[in-house]
Amino acid sequence: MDLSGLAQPPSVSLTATSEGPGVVDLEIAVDGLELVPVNPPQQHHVGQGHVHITVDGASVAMISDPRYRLTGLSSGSHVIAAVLSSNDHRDYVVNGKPVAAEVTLTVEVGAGMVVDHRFDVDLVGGEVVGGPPRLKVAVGDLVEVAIHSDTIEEVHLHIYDMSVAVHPGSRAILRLAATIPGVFEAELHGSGLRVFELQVS
Ligand SMILES: [Cu+2]
Repeated sequence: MDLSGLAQPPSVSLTATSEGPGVVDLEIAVDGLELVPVNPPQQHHVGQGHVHITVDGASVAMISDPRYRLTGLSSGSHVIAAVLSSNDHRDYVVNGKPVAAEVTLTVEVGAGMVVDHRFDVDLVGGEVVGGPPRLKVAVGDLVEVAIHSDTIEEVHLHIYDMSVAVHPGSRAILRLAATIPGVFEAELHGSGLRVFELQVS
């Protein structure tokens, strides 16, 4: 979504603060763009949008609030970015560059903060390759689900109420602490297609 023609294009700044093992609090300040919640899905509207949070290039959250807490980060250096997105999840671009703010932060993680389960889900043409899997984890596990898609989609995990935008050519990650027992569906927002089930027991 090219905004190069605007006299005053929107801008964003980002502050990241370590708040404990694997936890980073973000403060995002946006100028010149009205932030609109991701749910329910909205059509593109000039002057509106939301913020995509990425960690090391992978999309981890979509937010319309100025604060966000990242959890479950691994030890080491991470590049965290806030990218302005249209309501329909396309990056806003000025002069060929996404409107984004980036910080690099070193995270220290103690024992017990490592990811317990990593899963991959592939979407081709809006369908799950091999059918939607059931991902089985234990209560208290840290879980990462990496989603690859050849179309622009939005994946929503119910009850945990997490959403992530998936784009062709990049990996999106849902990262969560499995604190609520039960079986939970993740769906595509557009079609309602089931992407996976998370079984926490
Ligand atoms: Cu989005």
